[in-house]
Amino acid sequence: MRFTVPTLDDALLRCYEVILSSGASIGSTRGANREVVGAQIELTNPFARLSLSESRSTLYSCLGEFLWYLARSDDIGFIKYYAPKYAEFVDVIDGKVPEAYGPRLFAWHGVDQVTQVIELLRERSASRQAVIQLFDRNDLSNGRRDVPCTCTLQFLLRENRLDAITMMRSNDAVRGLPHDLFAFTMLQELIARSLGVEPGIYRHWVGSLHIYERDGVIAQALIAEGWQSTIGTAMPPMPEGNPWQYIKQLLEAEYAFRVEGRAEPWRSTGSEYWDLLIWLLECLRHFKSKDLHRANAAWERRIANIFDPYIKPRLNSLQQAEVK
Ligand code: 5HM
Repeated sequence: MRFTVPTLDDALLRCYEVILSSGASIGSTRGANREVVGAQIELTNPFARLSLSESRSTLYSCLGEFLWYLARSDDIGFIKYYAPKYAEFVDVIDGKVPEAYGPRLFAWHGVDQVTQVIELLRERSASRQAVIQLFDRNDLSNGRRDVPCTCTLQFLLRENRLDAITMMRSNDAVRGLPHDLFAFTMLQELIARSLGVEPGIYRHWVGSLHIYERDGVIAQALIAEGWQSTIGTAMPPMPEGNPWQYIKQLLEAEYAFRVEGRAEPWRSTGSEYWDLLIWLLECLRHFKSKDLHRANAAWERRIANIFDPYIKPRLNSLQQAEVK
């Protein structure tokens, strides 16, 4: 299976149609599934990384997982705040996820692989060596059930754009794929901005792309929702310039809302883009504490409407709960 599409929703729709109609039935320890071997997804607009579909509305679990990576964290409590069922899918030892990607990306055996790739491409822009490794040979012999599904991430600076190629040994098209596309296109954009260029094409290559039988209904629901509008699904581009000072502020705000239970708005970073992400974290804080007053106030202060399809339904259900 190989196709080129502009948005995540287009990619999901194509994958689900092909896997459900012609995927091979496979039994696995994690459950019976339908599988396509050798899938190549080419996303021409890596900003269009969010699904507008009601059934795949995963904004907070996607954003939370990406922040978990950026924070170099392997703490299960961190990711559970954004994806409450995460612990059901991974091994947890003493509150930690041994296969977590954050430490592997940024601090693996003392190597910050993201910085290494940025520095390499700054020195040799045409390099074919800008590779980040996530799968490790020891993952097969350590006796644990979980083995990272992402093998490598490669970045190629071509025609002043940063292309990315992700190689996955295995990908769950319903639960894993939307999250992986979100995180890796965000990383592509972060690295592109660090190099002062635009992100180019995002390519996602998968050994086994599958849908578990238990998730068939979710995939069918997306197909039934039909063609997704491509308007409004794209995130705004990250502002030009070094993003890392803003990442630091974003992670400080994340900690304040999640761990310290901050209920007040965060100070402005001076950038509308980063303020918007922090505003999302503030909204989640109010949704979690069922604080309708503060959620309404945050809604009134919103600086862009791009995330309305994800925030408005949550606000509505909080308002309805209040009425009852
Ligand atoms: O048997 P296997 O190790 O491939 O099972 C892992 C399951 O988690 C698979 O369904 C895989 O596709 C999914 N997965 C994913 O889709 C796991 C990770 C974590 O590495 C991921 N995407 N990033």
